[in-house]
Amino acid sequence: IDFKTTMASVEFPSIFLNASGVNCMTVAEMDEMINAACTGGVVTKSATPQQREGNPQPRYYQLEHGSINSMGLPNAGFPYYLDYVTKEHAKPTILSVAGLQMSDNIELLHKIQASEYTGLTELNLSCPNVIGKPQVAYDFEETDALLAEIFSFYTKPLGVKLPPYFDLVHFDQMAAILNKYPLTHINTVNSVGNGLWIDIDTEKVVIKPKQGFGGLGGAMILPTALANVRAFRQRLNPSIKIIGTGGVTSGKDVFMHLLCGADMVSVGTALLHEGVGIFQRLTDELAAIMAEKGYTSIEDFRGKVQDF
Ligand code: RRO
Repeated sequence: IDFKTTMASVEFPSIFLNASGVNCMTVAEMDEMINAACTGGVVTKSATPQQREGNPQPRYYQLEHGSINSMGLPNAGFPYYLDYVTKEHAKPTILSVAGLQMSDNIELLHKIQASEYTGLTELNLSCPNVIGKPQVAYDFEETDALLAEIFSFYTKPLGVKLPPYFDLVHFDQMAAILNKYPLTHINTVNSVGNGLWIDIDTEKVVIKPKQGFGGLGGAMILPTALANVRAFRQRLNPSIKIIGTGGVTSGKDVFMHLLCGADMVSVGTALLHEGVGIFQRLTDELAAIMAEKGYTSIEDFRGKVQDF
């Protein structure tokens, strides 16, 4: 079975990517994603203009059915990641960027526009963990104004990383905004912001930043991720592709993301726990489901989830 896919004229050898933040902080980690079997390429850790240490440790905790994190945007700084993606690699790259404030986002995109990089960029509008900074994409007016300013000068391929939404009216409102702009893709969902977990022996929260509040990922968020992929596929222009992110631990989960309309699928928490070997396993499991159903191509079922 052929799992190649094309997004914004970029050809990916497989539908699988890392979720930004996992296995993509250093050149060694990004190279490992590129070189691993069955990966489509690599998404960088979201880059800020300057290098950052991130929030105090512990800032990641494994839960029974997922994870909670408040990393706080640790990254090697924009020049490091721009340098990486500008070099030739065996598979495509997606440069993820995240301003800590609106002027950062504009500045980062001006720098990409002026650079020789011609590949895909993804603007992270959904980091839940920077102290004192709300998730941009929960402010609809601000998101609209930001995209309007960006597309007044930006001409390279650009997508956005979105937080999960939980109300059908919010899907309508955000999709109407996104449809005004020539976006290559959306990546949905970022972690489910500001969950909380407690160790009952110590009666303490399990991560240090923000009094224990952090973004949830992993199996527990799969239904939320599927809902966001389907809701946006139903509402966005067909030219805006969808990277489905959230809750993928098996080929079944990948199959559900694709049924909801995902063009590519990325893996965060499960990749962190299992390593890059997970992409071969997911590929084999997806291929087995397709074979059993008599599907020979993803196009046979992509976006074709049926109502009850
Ligand atoms: O670094 C983080 O704390 C982080 C980011 Br930027 C993000 O977009 N999503 C997330 O779960 N953690």
